Amino acid sequence: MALSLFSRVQTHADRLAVAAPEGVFTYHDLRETSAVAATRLLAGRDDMEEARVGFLVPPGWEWVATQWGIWRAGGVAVPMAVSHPPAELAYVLDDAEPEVVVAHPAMADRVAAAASERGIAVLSTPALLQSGPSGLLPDLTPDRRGMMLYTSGTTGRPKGVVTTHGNIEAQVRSLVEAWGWSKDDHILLTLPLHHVHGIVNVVTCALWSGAVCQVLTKFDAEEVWSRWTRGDVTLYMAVPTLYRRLVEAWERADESTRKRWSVGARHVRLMVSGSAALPVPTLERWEEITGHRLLERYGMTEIGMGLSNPLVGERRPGHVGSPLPGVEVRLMDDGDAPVPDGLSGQIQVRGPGVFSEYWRRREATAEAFTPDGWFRTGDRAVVEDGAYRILGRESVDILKTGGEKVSALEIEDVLRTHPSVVDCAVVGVPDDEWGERVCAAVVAGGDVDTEELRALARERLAPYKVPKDVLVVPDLPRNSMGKVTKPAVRELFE
Ligand code: MLC
Ligand code: AMP
Repeated sequence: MALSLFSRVQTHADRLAVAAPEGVFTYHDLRETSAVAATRLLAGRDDMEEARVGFLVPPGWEWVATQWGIWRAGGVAVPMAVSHPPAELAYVLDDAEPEVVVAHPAMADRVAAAASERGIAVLSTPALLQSGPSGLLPDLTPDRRGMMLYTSGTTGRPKGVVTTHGNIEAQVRSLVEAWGWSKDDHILLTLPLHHVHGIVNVVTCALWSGAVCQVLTKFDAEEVWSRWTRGDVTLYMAVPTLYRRLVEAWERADESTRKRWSVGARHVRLMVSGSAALPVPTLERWEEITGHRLLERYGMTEIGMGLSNPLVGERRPGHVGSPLPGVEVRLMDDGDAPVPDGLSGQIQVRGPGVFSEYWRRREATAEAFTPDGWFRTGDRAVVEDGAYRILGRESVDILKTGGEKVSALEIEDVLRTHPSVVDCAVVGVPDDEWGERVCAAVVAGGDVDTEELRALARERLAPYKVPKDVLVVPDLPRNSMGKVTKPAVRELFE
C-alpha cells in the first residue's frame, strides 16, 4: 500500500507543484525526480529501512525533491538548517548518525569536514537529482518513521523529534480540513525548512492538496508584498516577526506603493500566524492595512498544530482558538489533574499527529508523556469563552526568538567554556521585533570582551542563539536558596 501523500500525486500530475528559484515543476516532475533520487539512495537495496539521511539544501525545488526521494526510499528525512554553523551541523551528524548527507553544492563546504571525520558520505544535490533510471521502490506503511526535526529543550542539547508517516499525514489532514486547502490554492513559502511550520503547514499541506508551493529562498518583505500584487497567491503563513517586518516595509513605502500592496494582499484568501505569540497591536495594524484578520494558531514540533482560530467565524485577538480536527487538548495542574474551568493549566495534547519519540532518548520520551498517553507541552494556557489563551512557557529556560525555540541552558554552557567567564545566566527579554531577545548576564573572573563572547557563541551555535546583549555584572541575582533568579536577571536588560 503506497502512502496517500505519494499516491495522490496521480490525480494532479500535470499541475504545477513547486515554483522556485530553480524553475517551475509539476507533480509529474516531482514523482519522476523523487523516484530517481530514491533509487540512487537505495543503491540496489529494497528499502533504506529507516536509515537517516541528512540534507542541507536551501528552500526550493531541490529541497522538496530530496525530501521526497528520502521518503520514497524508506529513509528518515533529517533536514539540516542552512543558517547553522559547522559545529551545530556536526552535532546533528553525531546524534542522528545519518547514512549519507545530501548537500547543495553551495553548502557542501559547511558539512564536508565533519561528515568525512565521521565516515559519512556527502552527495551533492545535482548528483542525487539528475535524470537517470528509477527502480522499484519500497511499500511504506504509516507506522514507519519518516522525519526527524531537532528542537531545543531544558535537558541537554537539541533532541531529534521523530514523526512517522502516519503522524505527518494526520497533521496534514487536520490542517487541510481546518483551513480549507484545495488544489486551487497557491501558497508563498518564506519560512526556513528545518521546522514543522515550513515543512508541514506549508510544503506538505500544499503537495497533499495538489496546490502550488511558491518558494522564496529567503524572506524579503518587499518581495512578498509585490508577489501578492500578482493576484495568484491564496495562502500565506508566517511567524509574528515576519508580519512585523511586512508592516514596517509598508510604513516605509510611498503612498501609491502602499495602495498597490494593500489591494494585492486582498487577493490572498487566508493569512496565518504562529510559532510565537502574535502581539495584538501587530494583528490590529495588519487588519488596518490589509483588511485581513490574521488567523492565529498554536503548535509545536512534537505535535504539529494543536489549536487554531476558525477559518470561518470569530478570530479572537490574543487567543489561539480551539482544538484542531483530530487533536485532543486538555489543561492540567501540576498533579496531572484537570484544572477547573477558567483556571490556567498545562496544555496536554493527544492524537494521531503527536510524535512517536525523541530519537534515542527513551527517558526523555517517557517523561514527556503522562501515564495515560498525553504529551506534556510545557506551555500554560487558560480557556476563555471557549478559546484558549496562551500564557507562556512553564520553564524560564525555553525562549522563543523570531519563531525559533532556544534553550538558555545550552547557551550558558557555551559561554561558560570561556576562560574568563565565572558564571552566567541567559534570559529572554521581551522585544518588539523578536518577541524575545536572547540576553546574557556574565560574571567575569578577569577582563572579558563581550564581543569575544558573542563570537564564541556564533562559532558554536545557530545565529539566533547568539546573545544580542551581553552584560558583565559583579554577581547574578539569587534567591535565599542561592539559586539564580531569572526574572531578576531579565530586569537587568529591561
Ligand atoms: C536571525 N537572527 C535572529 C533570528 N534570526 N535573531 C533572533 N531570533 C531569530 N529568529 C539574527 C541574525 O543572525 C542576525 O544577527 C540578525 O538577527 C539579523 O538577521 P536577519 O538577516 O535580519 O535575520 P533573518 O535571516 O532575516 O531571520 C529572521 C527571520 C528568521 C525571522 C526571518 O529567524 C526566521 O525565518 N524565523 C522563523 C523560524 C521558524 O520557522 N519557526 C517555526 C518553528 S516551528 P547578527 O548578529 O549577524 O546581526 C514551531 C511550531 C509552530 O514553532 O507552532 O509553528
Ligand atoms: P517549536 O518547538 O519550535 O515547535 O516551538 C513550539 C513552541 O512555540 C510552543 O511550545 C509554544 O511555546 C510556542 N508557540 C507556538 N505557537 C504559539 C502561539 N500562537 N502563541 C504563543 N506561543 C506559541
